[in-house]
Amino acid sequence: MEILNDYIKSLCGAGRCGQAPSPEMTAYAANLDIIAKSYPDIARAIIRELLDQRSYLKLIASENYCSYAVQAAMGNLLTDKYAEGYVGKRFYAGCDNVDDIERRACDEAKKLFGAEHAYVQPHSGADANLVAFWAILRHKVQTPALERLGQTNLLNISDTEWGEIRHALGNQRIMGLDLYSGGHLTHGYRHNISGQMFDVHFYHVDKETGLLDYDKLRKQLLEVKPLILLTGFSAYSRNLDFECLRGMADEAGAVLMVDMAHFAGLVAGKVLQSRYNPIPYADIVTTTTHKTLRGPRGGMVLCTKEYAEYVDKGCPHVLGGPLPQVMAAKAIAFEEANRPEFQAYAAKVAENAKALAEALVKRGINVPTGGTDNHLVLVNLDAPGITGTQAENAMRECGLTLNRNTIPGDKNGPWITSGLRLGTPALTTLGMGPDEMKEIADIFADVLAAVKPKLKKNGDPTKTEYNLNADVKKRSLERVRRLLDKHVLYPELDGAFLSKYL
Ligand code: DSN
Repeated sequence: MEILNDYIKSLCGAGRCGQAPSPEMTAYAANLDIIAKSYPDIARAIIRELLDQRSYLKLIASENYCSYAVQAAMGNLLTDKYAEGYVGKRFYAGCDNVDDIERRACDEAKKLFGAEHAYVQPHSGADANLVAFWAILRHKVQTPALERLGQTNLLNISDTEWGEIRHALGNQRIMGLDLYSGGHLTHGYRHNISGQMFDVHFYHVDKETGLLDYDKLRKQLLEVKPLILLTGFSAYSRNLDFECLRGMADEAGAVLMVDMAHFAGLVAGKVLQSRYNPIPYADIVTTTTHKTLRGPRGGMVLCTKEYAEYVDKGCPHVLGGPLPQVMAAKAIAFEEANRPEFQAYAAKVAENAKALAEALVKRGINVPTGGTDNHLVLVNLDAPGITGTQAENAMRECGLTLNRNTIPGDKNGPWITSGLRLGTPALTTLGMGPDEMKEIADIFADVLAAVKPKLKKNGDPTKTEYNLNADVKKRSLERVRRLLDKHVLYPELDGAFLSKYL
């Protein structure tokens, strides 16, 4: 807040101050004028968010900055249309234009990823996973059970028969990467619906190396024999070998589901190819569209033809009405990601993450797995002796926005945590490169060394409060400011002009 307020005072330093308004600036101002007329507080929050993101280094691995075209597609009258169902098969009249938009988004997604089938309605990655889970359950459990009863329609079976099918649907085994190993909440965590609807068996990374042990995983898979082997992660910094995972899934008779939410942009941008690209190997792939993929906030399912009819029934099975404005934005983002410029961007995201991890290791920071193959870097905070919460807050005070994260065997649990996660997608979009990553690693290491936990009355360290060296903070803020002055977010938007909404 303090940083943002200082920044607001110096607004002429941001954007194209003094130049003629760009077309983007004119469009933004027109929209803000409409909002500000009756809702000045909302207009103010939008501008403050822009300025906040301009005044901090955004290192959150799951965030990015999308294009103006993506943003514009989301803010219009498409939001007024209901279109439950899917292309050509809707529960509402008047869906011709939504059909065109959804078809275009699906076609762009298939072209971009080389997938047999695409479903672009999920509102988030969690929704996409739910659609995928239920597509698998219906295809592999419900349909065969109905067939055994000589039926095709659930409404034609008795309550007892339905009870047996429901019991079977609710008792299937899944294997997912546990949260502390970098897996996602939706991969079977007990506080998520995925942990409540499946009999979950977690696999883990090695506590010492931080790496996935494929032999151990194969052994566990053959013992558990789950319906679904779910791979993918929120915080694992090495490549997954999907050829190997496909092989073991086949041996165990499991469906291979991949959640590529974090690395979809690296697949689209051809950084992850051959055995590291899940599309040719998985039965079902889910993703978000706003992380490395740099599109609107949302989700998507890609699958083989075998699962297409089940996936397409995501709405109304588990989803409410689709968001046509977001599907339009997805179509645009997928087309953008199919351009050579995006491939160059994706390569730089990975190159920057590598440079960041190497520079952190050089400064003595504990990076589990010793580095990264993708866009994210994990940091273990056991050695500096502070928690994820303390480090996250101290970093933010010093101009770095990033998030705390569990590490393998985390003794502080998923709220306080013992780690940090850093990512390069957003800063790479701003045009930063390896030199800036080295500078950021240096700032990060200086701040980390300057944070000490406050002590309780009995002398034990607290888990949330800390002392931060004031000189280090001042120096870090100056260094962050210098980096951001050279890499302005949405530079077409004139900071001085926008200050009228503040
Ligand atoms: N929130 C996303 C992330 O940060 O990884 C996943 O849900």
